[in-house]
Amino acid sequence: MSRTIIVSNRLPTKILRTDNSLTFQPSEGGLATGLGSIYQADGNVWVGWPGLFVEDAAEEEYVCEQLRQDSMVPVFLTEAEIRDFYEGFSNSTLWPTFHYFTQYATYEQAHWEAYVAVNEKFCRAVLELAGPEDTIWVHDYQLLLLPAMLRQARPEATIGFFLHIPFPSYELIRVLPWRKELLQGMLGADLLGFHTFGYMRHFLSAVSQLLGFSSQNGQIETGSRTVLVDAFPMGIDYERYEQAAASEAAIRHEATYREALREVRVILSIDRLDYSKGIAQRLRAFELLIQRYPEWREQVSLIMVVVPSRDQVAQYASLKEEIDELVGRINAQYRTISWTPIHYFYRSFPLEELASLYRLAEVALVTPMRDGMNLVAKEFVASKANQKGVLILSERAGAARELSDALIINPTNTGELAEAMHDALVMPEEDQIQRMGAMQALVRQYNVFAWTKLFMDRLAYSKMKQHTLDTE
Ligand code: GDG
Repeated sequence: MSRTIIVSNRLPTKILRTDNSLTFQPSEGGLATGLGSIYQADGNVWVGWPGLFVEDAAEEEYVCEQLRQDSMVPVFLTEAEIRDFYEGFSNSTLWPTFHYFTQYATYEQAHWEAYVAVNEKFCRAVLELAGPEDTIWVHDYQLLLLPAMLRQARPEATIGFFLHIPFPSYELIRVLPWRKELLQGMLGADLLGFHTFGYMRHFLSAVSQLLGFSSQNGQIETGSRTVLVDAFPMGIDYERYEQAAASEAAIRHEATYREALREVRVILSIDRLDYSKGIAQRLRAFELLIQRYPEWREQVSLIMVVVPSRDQVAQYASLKEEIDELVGRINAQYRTISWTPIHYFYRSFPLEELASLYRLAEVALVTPMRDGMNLVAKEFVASKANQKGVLILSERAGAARELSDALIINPTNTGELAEAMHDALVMPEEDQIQRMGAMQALVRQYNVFAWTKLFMDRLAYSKMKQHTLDTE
């Protein structure tokens, strides 16, 4: 039987050590929530790190067994690997470079070596599992070298790769000392997927300028193989968010929040802690809104959820401090006994509570500096059963290519952002319903299942084409 083996840095389950026991919890983040709904079908398997440093062989075996029951295979990483491969090369070299924050990028040979070694470790784990008929689907920037490693071991394998973050302009890629190796690593796949045509064009340009491989209609000729490249904007499990928002639990939570907030209207912001998400700029824009339009004071609050993330990386720790200070200063300056301008939560919420926040908010502020796609924007849309609500969306989120009925803004333009918040708060209901209805139709249709099917069908097609060429 042919299966799909999904490979990503993190498994969709994370294991936490509390006192003497281990707890298994769903992981946050777009990839986990997006693919979490589909990987258990048809005997598929997910390979990745479970977020735990195992203490001994007995514990390793226990974790393997527990995960196996949920179709997951762990790759265990050491603390040094997490430091150099994950916090180092992945999150201090690739992440800032691919999000246009080169000022934060470091270029450490030791981090690169750890990156190669961990990609090799993943390669061994996949090769142990994969049969000749299986399809291997590799995900994201932590595993850019894996497609070529797998290709070398299994020249006939069917390998897909999807990048969840932006692929930046050639001018940023050329800065990386290991730029050729990274591109060659990706080109081991039969099909390379990106969220947008823009990212795909940047990739084709980098491959042409750095490796000299030309392409036509998204087909790259490497000399020995043809690699297909295409855009697949990722969707969400629409019904899951629609149902979560309609659940009794979400309605109950919303009623509790509403009672506490009384008549105050809500603008919502939800992100992982990350400098790419534009959180500090958003806070400044909210402050500008209540400066320019004092009539919104005591009438509107910002509910801001920041989910802890990568706090071992220096920039994340200092961003956290910046946000704490900004929220503290704005609240101290504008709050009254009965009104808090910003309700700030530095933690994650269970899905029903998240859904109740999507219900509660009239306006969602999704204003990243750069974001591969941004699933929060789509989840907000799916949660609005009565179609009332306004999405404010950064032009630099992949989602902006599809959700053109949002209020599209430039996130560095604080004035424009403050005006967009004002416009959203005064937007007539018919206008809201028309925009939301159009976005819902799109997000419902191009959901995560359609996304997976499109990618897998295209992968099968690219393989078939390759076979035809080989036998000609
Ligand atoms: C990467 C790319 C791309 C957030 N807070 C809570 C919570 N979340 C969930 C959201 C959403 C996910 O986390 C975040 O996804 P995003 O897409 O917004 O962002 P990244 O994590 O940066 O994801 C991104 C994505 O991959 C997919 O390709 O869109 O551009 O950067 O699903 O709902 N979930 C719960 N509680 C929270 O407090 N339960």
